[in-house]
Amino acid sequence: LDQEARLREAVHRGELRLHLQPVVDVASREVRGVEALVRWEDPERGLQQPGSFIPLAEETGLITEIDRWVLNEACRTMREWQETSPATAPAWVSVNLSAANLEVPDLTDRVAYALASSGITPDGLVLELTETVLMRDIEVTAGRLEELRELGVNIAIDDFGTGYSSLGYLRDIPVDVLKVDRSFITGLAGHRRQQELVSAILQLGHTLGLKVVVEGIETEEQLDLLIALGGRFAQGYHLGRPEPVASLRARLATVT
Ligand code: G
Ligand code: G
Ligand code: MN
Ligand code: NA
Repeated sequence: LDQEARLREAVHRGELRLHLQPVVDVASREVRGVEALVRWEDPERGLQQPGSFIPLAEETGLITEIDRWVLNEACRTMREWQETSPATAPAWVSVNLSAANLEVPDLTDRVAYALASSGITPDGLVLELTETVLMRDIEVTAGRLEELRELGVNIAIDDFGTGYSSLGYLRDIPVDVLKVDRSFITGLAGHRRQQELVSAILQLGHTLGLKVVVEGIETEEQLDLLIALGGRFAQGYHLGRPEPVASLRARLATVT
């Protein structure tokens, strides 16, 4: 079988795996949310990172089936976690949606199904779309997102600050969360201008009443700087790598 056929089979054969990366409240260092990141347990090549199969999935349209699997699995996982260990269960899970999902006519039904079948509350689910995707056709996108938001779920702009966007879309598109791209954090230490830029983005988001998650925190120094600049939520290898659900749960259970 070629790679496409094998990837198609992977979804049905149960070869996809859910990994979670923590999103931390920088003041308390507590895990408040998690981002769902998919892996493929390829029987021939072992555990595959998304970089090695998401591009093919996007080219072939398989991505909407993968994203649907991740959506359901993430909701189911959170519900089970909340029921069995409410003290350590994160408040929200975010899932990545590639562009093609916005062309799926029953996307809203798919999300409604994931909520209803898992039983999680809608405000515990965040849908991440990249800035570039959101900018494509603002009117169509805004309509789609309004429908989703009527379910009570939250919308995040992923890779914020990297698209060729004007800020005008923040007026037209209903969003709840900004995820500041990790390129803003690289070289933060010692670069005054970079720090001022991050500070300005944080202020912009907070003024608009949005939650701002800064990605790519890899060192304690970057975390300290982020706190000094007014950051509230952070994600990055320094705070936790993406890992299987069971290992994250075990880790959080021993901390508290
Ligand atoms: O985990 P890693 O850094 O290798 O992820 C690489 C890219 O794959 C990231 O841009 C991430 O957003 C994307 N990705 C990871 N999981 C999913 C998923 O479930 N759906 C989609 N559409 N993209 C994902
Ligand atoms: O595009 P998106 O923001 O969804 O991509 C998330 C990807 O970023 C994941 O694949 C994750 O593995 C990766 N990632 C998460 N934290 C860090 C980090 O601190 N440094 C780097 N280089 N990558 C990270
Ligand atoms: Mn993301
Ligand atoms: Na991002």
